[in-house]
Amino acid sequence: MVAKSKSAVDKKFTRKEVLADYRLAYRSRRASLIGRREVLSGKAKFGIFGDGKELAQIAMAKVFQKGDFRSGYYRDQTFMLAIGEHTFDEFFAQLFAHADLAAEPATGGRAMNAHFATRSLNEDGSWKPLADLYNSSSDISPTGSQMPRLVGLAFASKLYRELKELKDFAQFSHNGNEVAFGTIGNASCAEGMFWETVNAVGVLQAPMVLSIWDDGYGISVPNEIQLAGDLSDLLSGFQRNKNGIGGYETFSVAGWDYQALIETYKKAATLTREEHVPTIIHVKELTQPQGHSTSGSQERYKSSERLKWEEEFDCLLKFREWIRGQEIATEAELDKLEEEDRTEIEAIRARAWEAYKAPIRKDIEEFDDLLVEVAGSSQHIDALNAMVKEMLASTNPVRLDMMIAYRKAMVLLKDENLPGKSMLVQWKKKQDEIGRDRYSSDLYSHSSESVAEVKAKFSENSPTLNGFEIVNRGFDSIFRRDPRVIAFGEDLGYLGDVNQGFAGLQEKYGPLRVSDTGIREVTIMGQAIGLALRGLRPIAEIQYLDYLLYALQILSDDVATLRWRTKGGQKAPIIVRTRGHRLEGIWHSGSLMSGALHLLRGMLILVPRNMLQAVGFYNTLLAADEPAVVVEVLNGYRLKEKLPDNISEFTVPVGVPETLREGKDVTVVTYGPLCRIASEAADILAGLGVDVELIDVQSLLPFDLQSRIVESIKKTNRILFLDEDVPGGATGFMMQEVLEKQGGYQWLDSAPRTLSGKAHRPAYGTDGNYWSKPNAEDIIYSVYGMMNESNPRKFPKFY
Ligand SMILES: Cc1ncc(C[n+]2csc(CCOP(=O)(O)OP(=O)(O)O)c2C)c(N)n1
Ligand SMILES: [Mg+2]
Repeated sequence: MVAKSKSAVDKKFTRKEVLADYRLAYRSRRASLIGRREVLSGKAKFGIFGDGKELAQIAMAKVFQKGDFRSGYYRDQTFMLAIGEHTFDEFFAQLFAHADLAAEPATGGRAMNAHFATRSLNEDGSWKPLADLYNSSSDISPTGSQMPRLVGLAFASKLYRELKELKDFAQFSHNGNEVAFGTIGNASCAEGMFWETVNAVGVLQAPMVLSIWDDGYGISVPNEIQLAGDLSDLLSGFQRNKNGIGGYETFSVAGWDYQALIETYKKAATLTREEHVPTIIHVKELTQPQGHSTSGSQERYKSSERLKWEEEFDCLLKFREWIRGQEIATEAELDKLEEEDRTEIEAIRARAWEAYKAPIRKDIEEFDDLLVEVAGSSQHIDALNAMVKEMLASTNPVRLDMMIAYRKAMVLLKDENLPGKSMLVQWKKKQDEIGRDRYSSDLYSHSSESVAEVKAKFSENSPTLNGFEIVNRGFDSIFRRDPRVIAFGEDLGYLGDVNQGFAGLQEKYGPLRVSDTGIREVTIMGQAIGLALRGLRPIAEIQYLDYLLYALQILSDDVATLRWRTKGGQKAPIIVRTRGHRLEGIWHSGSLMSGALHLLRGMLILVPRNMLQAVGFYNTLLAADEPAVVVEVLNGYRLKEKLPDNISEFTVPVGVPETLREGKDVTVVTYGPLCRIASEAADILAGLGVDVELIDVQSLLPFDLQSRIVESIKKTNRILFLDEDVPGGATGFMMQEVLEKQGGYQWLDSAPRTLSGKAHRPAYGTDGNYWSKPNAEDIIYSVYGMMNESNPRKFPKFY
């Protein structure tokens, strides 16, 4: 559909509204211009702005309602200002990196400018009534990464509308009327995530209005190199078919045409909201007056013709012409308004700069007073006073200056026993505490750590079942008791997952709560993220651990950073369920745990050794609010386990290792499927006179919160870290935790050892696996080798 302006002003436009829109667009533009200036003059480090995209965003804001969600990117300042969820003071505070939530509520100064977010959580971490608020998910920089979560943000409305068991959740939805508004730049549409998301939402028929801001470029690279054609043409295949089944209603409109933009957004949003038909609005002919960001100048890559066109088609200029043409205001009236707005934005900038600087100055002055006091009795008085003078002279002071000065001063004062030194040390301690709160708080909520442990109870009647039946019973009880839980993944719905953990549950709980998805790991994660942002509790499946690689980027960039990057303002407590470590071959038996461990700080990584422990972890996670990856043991589904009598209540605590076997000679620390293999090895080692203490860490993140493993080393004085990851992978991680953090090195009589998989992927077949991964014999030889080193007479070499 191509929208065209009508020749006369639609009666719906009042003079008041039009002028208010013009003024907002103009102010937003002024803020962009001033923002760039602030960066170039050294007051801010980097700036990226929404100039050129103002009108389209004002149109989008007109149809954005309470309960709706935005998932967009760094160009959206005008939209955020228009819905009142961003102010000009906040705009400048973020530019200056003002590290105070009161001034910069989106990220508390943690993210660079133009990373918008509303706060979904109260200070105590509980949900606000999202259905009655304007919501924006928190922006991230990687291009296209705002897309996956739109799948869930939109799909949540469908669930809230169609599932009667969710009718009581009015805090999150009013009958699923909420729309997910996505925004993306033209060039970012070259990302795989864009197409994966468009396809997924088209399949799900979930209410998303997706806007593409097309300014013809991605930094310096024009559309011809980004895309195989005009985006509207490329997307035309997604247009709903004639019977109105599937796909999208698609629109294209010029980004400088105020009236057409408003009409288009009204049409699209009404259709999407009322009928849950997703829509795409390709906003063309947008400009980027100041170029991409403060990092470069557009004259280097845009032709003079293009630059001239951009001047002529600047949406502000066109809007002004339209206002004049419609005789809504005269040139002189508009000039006067502009002048007022220029003055106002400049004043706000000055106010925001002062607000940013004042507390820093105060901190520095306090520190300087302390230093001057100490300097008075020091032989280094001149050097110390010079440091103070230098700090006070700085025009753009930062706290870093005083921290560096403190450290330099302590080096100077190291040989002097002055009473004032302890004051300085106290001061530094306080600064570190404040710094931790400013920049390091809220990586985790730690809520799962305080879930009370309820042990599994067994009785004479407890049946013995296959592992898959244990998880299946676990999920059944979870679905029965918690309507917020929604599960999906490849082959998870109709088939009940490839190992039958969900067998029969789709039939029981319906195809919305237990569903199949396309093969689309990134947007399976996105589906989970969006649902979790809207108060639901998704269990999203990655079919095999090896395919977690596809999901790692979005988990790392979006989920793992979410709570931290909003300083506790948002959360997405998703549960990623996967299975792995052992099957056969390169892509079905990998154990990429260190990849997950290092990229997913901010999530929990749980590695249950059997299905009972897995269910216990699911119960714990659902009683808390932290995102987690749970890796079930692939070859455990057919092993027999006892079904506990309290399957719906029992919990397994996170961060608490379990000692599976007590011993006094060597501590073996492992997890997952190797628990069983190490236990077999320990039996054989017992026959050789070696007494193994076997510890299952169960939970890699968090890791052994009570330092239990070091207690074992105190007894055995020897330790082996064992797993199927690459050398130096998760074994290296565990070693650092135990030897460095827990201080385990002090108790060692033998060199610590690791035993891991090979550096390559596991080869196929029984033999391939044997030569690729640690096996019982490797464990026996390694542990026995430690004993041989310490007492060769008692434990002679095998050969
Ligand atoms: C994954 C990733 N690759 C590269 C970048 C660097 N980068 C930031 S913005 C941008 C261009 C985006 O262009 P477009 O989507 O058209 O948005 P526009 O800035 O033009 O509004 C690039 C390449 C990034 N942020 N993320
Ligand atoms: Mg662009």
